[in-house]
Amino acid sequence: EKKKKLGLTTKIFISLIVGAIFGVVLCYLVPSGHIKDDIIVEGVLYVMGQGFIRLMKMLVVPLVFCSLVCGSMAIGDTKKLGTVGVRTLLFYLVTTALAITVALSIGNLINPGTGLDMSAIQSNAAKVETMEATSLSETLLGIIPDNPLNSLSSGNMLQIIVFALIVGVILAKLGERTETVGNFFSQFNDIMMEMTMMVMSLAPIGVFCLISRTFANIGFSAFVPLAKYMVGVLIALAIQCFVVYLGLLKIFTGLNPLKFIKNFFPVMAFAFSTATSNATIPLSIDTLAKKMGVSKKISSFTIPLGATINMDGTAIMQGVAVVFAAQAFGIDLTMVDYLTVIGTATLASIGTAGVPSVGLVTLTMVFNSVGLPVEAIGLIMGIDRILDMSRTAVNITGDAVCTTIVAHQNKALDKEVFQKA
Ligand code: DAS
Repeated sequence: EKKKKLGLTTKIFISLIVGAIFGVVLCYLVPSGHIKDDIIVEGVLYVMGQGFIRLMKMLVVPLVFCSLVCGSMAIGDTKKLGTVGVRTLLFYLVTTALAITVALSIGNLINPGTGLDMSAIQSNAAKVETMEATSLSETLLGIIPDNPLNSLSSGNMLQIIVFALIVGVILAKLGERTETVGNFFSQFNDIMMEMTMMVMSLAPIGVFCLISRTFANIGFSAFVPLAKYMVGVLIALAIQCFVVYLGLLKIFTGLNPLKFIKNFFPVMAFAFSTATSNATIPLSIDTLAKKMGVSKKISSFTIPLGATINMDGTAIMQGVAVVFAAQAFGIDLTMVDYLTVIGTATLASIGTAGVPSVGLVTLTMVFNSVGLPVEAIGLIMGIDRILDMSRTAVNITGDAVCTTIVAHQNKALDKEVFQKA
């Protein structure tokens, strides 16, 4: 099983490299004209790449709903769910706000957007669905599912999470009276995990098409500013992952951080390859149990929850993107603007489901909150794929570190397993 998973990761990495080379070939060796744009790049590559992403999005609602119902059902009584829930939520929100602060600081150190000539890359501007920023009170009210079926059909992740938690807790409370329904959700969860693996087996093809199209479009014209933007995001992601997370792990559990990263690396590689936190849920829960000694009673709740509400990597991309766009458009941001960005990006990351490129959609919400032109998102769209992969690996690492800390605090961490792994 492990070999098959690593095999998939290797195949995806290879498709990433080959796709990039193929894209550059298309961009520079094939004379520009309809062959590059209409048939190959915007035809075959676009349809197959987006088709793969749609398959992944198909998984999100049933997978998250079932995994959360089973997770909260497994944790059992509300007191324990409460303790675990409060600690988990607190950790997730604090690290997300920390992540954005790191991102804004790095952004202002590297200044990726200075000297960028907007007209030079207008061709890359693409229409991105916009999301209106909501006030804190509306966001809090919006979490309550006033029509659960509508929440499920519209894919309102926060309302789905709340409804799933309530259903799971009640199933645990009613016990045998609702055993059939409990079994139904467990079996449906198995179906969704299997379906996830099936869709992921198509990842090498999907990644090849997405990356080739990216490199066929990007050209070398805006490479320097976009390269600085990429470097800024990657540095901030590295700080979050190797300084913030490993520091917290050492402080709260005493575990050896380097050994943790070594044990968890296959999961990070899988998340990097698929750029999908949700698809990584099964592998993350399994690895935490087998290599870290984390009880599934905790991880089956905190990992799916984290995959949806804890997106520190995404928040980092959004922080750096704000600085990049403000500089590219010559807009001076005030401290109040930065605080607004921290608040909005934290809320945006809560509502972001763990599927590819969804961080771009919520980025519109962050840009709106400080009056940045949404067109700027088109600038970074072409190279977002690689950053999406990197930030997804950070997203799920944050979920795993929190889960390990909360498990330790709830005496659900068997350190023996960690030492032997
Ligand atoms: N790819 C998303 C995830 O799965 C994050 C994002 O789009 O920013 O975590």
